[in-house]
Amino acid sequence: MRVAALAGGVGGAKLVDGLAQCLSPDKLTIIVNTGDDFDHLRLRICPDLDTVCYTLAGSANPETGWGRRDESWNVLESVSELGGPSWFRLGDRDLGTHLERTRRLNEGESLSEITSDFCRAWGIEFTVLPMTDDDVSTWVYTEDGEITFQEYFVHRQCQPRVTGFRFENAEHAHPAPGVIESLQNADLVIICPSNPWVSIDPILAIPGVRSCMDSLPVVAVSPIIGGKAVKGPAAKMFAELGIEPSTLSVFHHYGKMLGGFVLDIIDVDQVESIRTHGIQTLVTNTLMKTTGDRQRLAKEVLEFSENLIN
Ligand code: FO1
Repeated sequence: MRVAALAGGVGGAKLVDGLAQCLSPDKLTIIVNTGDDFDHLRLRICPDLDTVCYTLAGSANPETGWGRRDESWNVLESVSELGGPSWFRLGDRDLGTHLERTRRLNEGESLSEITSDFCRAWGIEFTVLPMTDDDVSTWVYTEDGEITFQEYFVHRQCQPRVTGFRFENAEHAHPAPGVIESLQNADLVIICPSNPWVSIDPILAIPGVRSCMDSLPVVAVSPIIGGKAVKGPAAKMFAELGIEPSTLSVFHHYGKMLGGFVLDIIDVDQVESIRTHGIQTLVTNTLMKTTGDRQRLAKEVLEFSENLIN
């Protein structure tokens, strides 16, 4: 079974890691959100791409899920001492990634070429693709005005009330090389348990992506469990947008695109409503606390999805 997985940051990366334990490298392509990318200290930072890659390489920070394990913070401390911006925590080892990526981008290389080389250097055999090589930035409309995603997420700690989102330049962006091909060649698309609003929607906003998915079985794994997001502001966003934060709302968010939906046992009471839409469901433990959980959930999702493939 050839799988294309759509992923954002930490939650998505965990399922991707599980899928990588179940599928061979020629059977899994990961398409990653780059709407969170931004320039900071004159460096190009690609948080979700790095989170997915570090996780697959086994070098992710186990406490945060983002950044690298065994990290030190000497550069950040020096910047802070001099009064520079230290709200976005870039570790010393992580900085090497941003320095080298920025150097190569400035030489005119594309993000997808650079990512592919970084993956090789980190021993990742799976294909990890940025959704686009073009600059697409997620902006968050809030009651305090419009702010960039990292300003909202990290600097303002998701405090401002959200009223909407915008993916700047998405309509003019081109899918990165390999994105459309991997979707066209896939037997199945898995939407990882990432934030639907700011991790998956930017990928779907890239021209050509959504239409590829019309002809494919698409299975989404809910990032909302028992009305709460496992990590991050997804539940808060649903509530502030006037939508009940629930796994059912995640299901409705993706709507007709879905052929299957995976939800947690705790939300079993919502299964009937989903099934009335003619959608198959897998009810299981979707919380991924250990690496074993990642593999178990991935295996269950793949077995469930086999029934959806003709
Ligand atoms: N998230 C935080 O909450 N605080 C940080 O200081 C922070 C730094 C950071 C550095 C590199 C990186 O790749 C990711 C980092 N993240 C941080 C996570 C990141 O901003 C978000 O998780 C994603 O953009 C959302 O998926």
